[in-house]
Amino acid sequence: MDSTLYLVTDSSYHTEESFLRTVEAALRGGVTLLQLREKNRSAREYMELARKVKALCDQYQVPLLIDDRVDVAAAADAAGVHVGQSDIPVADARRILGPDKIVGATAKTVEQAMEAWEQGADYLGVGAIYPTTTKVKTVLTKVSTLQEICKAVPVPVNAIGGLNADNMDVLQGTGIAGICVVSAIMKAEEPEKAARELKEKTIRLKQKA
Ligand code: TZP
Ligand code: MG
Repeated sequence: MDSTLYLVTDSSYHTEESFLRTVEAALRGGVTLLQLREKNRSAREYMELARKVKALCDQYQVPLLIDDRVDVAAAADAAGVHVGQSDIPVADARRILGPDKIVGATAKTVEQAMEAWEQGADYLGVGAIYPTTTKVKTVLTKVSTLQEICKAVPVPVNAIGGLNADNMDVLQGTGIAGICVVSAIMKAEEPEKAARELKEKTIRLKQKA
């Protein structure tokens, strides 16, 4: 699993056609991991979209993770699931999906990070680093906390929240494995170019650390 550039999707400001076009452009641009994140769809609709996105991810050999829903992840044969603090606990997601699937978790404190790792999380998403325009219930996480989490757990840690190519330098030296972005790609006029630039910057940032 390479979490250097982890795209979390948001279809709310796209038609399905433009959503899938944006996802494919992002994959062409070098996204290394992709999470389908749907908050307002029925399970049936989530599944239908998951199948379409999975076909694209398979084409580019990028693992697809499903936000929140372990059942949708299993039924769509996705690579795994991402769970937050109010979703199914990591240990249960792991028990349902088995040892070979990816289980990722959100953590905003060192305690939450330790707990998720102890329960078997494969990676952590930490943030929000900056205020975000994406619809989410979150609080800001200090860069110093992000750094402490990176030191505290042996699994890859990704920063998330309001990140773009112009403000990600604050992450240098924190020990992150990569960044998660929604708007920086999903709202980009040229998502392929945006993904390429974000990936290059993240690789450089990790090298300097
Ligand atoms: N969790 C913390 S911030 C966030 C999530 C899902 C949204 C990030 O979106 P954006 O557009 O990259 O700020
Ligand atoms: Mg969730």
